[in-house]
Amino acid sequence: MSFIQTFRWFGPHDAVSLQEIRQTGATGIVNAVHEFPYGALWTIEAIQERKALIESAGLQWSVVESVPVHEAIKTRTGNYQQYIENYKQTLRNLGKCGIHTVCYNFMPVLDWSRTDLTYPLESGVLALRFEWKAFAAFDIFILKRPNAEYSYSEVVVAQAKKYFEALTATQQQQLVDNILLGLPGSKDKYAFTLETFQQVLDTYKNIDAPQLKENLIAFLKEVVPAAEEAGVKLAIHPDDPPFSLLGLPRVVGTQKDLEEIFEAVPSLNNGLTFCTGSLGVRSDNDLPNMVRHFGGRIHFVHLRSTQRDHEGNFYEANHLEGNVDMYAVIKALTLVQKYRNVRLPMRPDHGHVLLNDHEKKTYPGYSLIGRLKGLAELRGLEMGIERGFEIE
Ligand code: DNO
Repeated sequence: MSFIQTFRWFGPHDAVSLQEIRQTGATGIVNAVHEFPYGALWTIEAIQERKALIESAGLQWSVVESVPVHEAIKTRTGNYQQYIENYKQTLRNLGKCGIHTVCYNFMPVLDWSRTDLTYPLESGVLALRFEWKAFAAFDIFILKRPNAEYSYSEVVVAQAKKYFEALTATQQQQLVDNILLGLPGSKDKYAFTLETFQQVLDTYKNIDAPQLKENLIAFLKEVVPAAEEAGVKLAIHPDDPPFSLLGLPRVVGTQKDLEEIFEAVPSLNNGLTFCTGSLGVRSDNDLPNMVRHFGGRIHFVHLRSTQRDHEGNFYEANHLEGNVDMYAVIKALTLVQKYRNVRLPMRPDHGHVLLNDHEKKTYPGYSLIGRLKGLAELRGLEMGIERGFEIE
């Protein structure tokens, strides 16, 4: 049983076209109806229209990434009950339209975070990077979050100060944009200014990690029965990066976190997006082992690798290099698919900006050639592993 090879596409305005994606050899598309604001109900008409567009290019809509979870659901305040009802109905509508896998995340306020979107590697390609001193510089000296300095070690605070003082006004603005606006997921959510951003952070004043996890479980208790009824598998995406940022709790980063989430709501429709790039940032996550452990619940796979340094900074490495043992992960996933008799949708997650990728204005991480290279390498590795099993 081989992966269903998929590619993320952001919709008709994406600079990468469906026709180009078809040439990568991917057969599946990962998409969301991004036009719906967070919390809104996705109508059958809109889903069908998008599905028809994807199919007209000879591709299948394999996975929704994401049906975003409104902030009110995460904090259980305001209109959250209405948003949960909308979420349930969206799942039913997706099920009716034949789309059965839904990725989502439960990260407070921001989706994924990086500090540098054009970090040059030795070969000249550009990668995404997360650097503590830059993040702390934003938090302490630009946002000026109250007590922010206590979230970092003294060494990082000192490095951040030096780093901040050397930034030009343009570089400062670039850092703000990278953190607040730059990435798909966080980008369309709010048009944050530094002031409104701090206000949203304040809504988490009384929400610590145990409370956020409780809110996640309460959400799952409500939506998982609707997912079962709709034949939809929910696949939570791990936090990226998998640790607390800006004093906000993050609760989907470790094996223990995932165990708690699945034990609380045991239905197999309560599943996981196995994202090697996110989980792999923590050296205490043993990825092949986690694949075996959560095998029955993995409904979607993101494959990418990161390279950490001794200070906990990381950049996105080539798909088959860096800290992720991609061979061992794909081997474990191959066995999971074999025993479950399923084909899991997999996408090469992110790619470098390489060759003439810079000519297209794509979302950070979502270049065409960079991802094509990742997909090509991953499919070769998968085939080698599968054929190896035949020989054994
Ligand atoms: C980044 C993505 C995330 C992801 C969401 C899932 O490239 O992996 O934006 O789509 O966190 O909800």
